[in-house]
Amino acid sequence: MRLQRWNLAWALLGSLTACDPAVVDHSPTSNLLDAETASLEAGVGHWTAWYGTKISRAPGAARQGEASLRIELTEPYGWGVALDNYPGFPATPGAHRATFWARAVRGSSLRVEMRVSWRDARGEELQAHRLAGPVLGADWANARLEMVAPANAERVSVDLTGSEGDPGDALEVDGISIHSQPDR
Ligand SMILES: [Ca+2]
Repeated sequence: MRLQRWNLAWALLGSLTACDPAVVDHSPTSNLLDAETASLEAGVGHWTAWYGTKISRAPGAARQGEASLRIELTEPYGWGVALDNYPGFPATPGAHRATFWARAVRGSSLRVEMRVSWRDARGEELQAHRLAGPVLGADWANARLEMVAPANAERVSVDLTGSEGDPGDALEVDGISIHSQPDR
């Protein structure tokens, strides 16, 4: 049974053109987020400015592939970026790993916190996990967190927030993923 699961996982991986096996650094299961939301390669996916920011796809600036999500701060008291596809992407209970990459483009003391919201079939939040990234510099930095999606989880959504920064500051995010973890 375990062998079949891994074979299926590798077959799925092979079909994901946005997930080059040469740079894969995560478990070989599919991302719960869709390809554009995760990779920003052809657009901004489901990302939408929530407060204190404007967003865009940043071509030629990427941790993976050719583009990332540019987040430009427009207010001094914090910012947020969310998804527009409430109640989120299909999900299942059990062990997961969430990860993203981020870097500062302008500004100091910038950080990104990713909130992972697990919801039931009606869209009610069951539990949320917070993944806090490091203080960002010019180099890409990775943040990751292992978590267990609660029983009855059928949807997952994420948002990105920060409490530091000034108008005109900017940062970039790429390689956003939530993967279910194979049985060990
Ligand atoms: Ca990318």
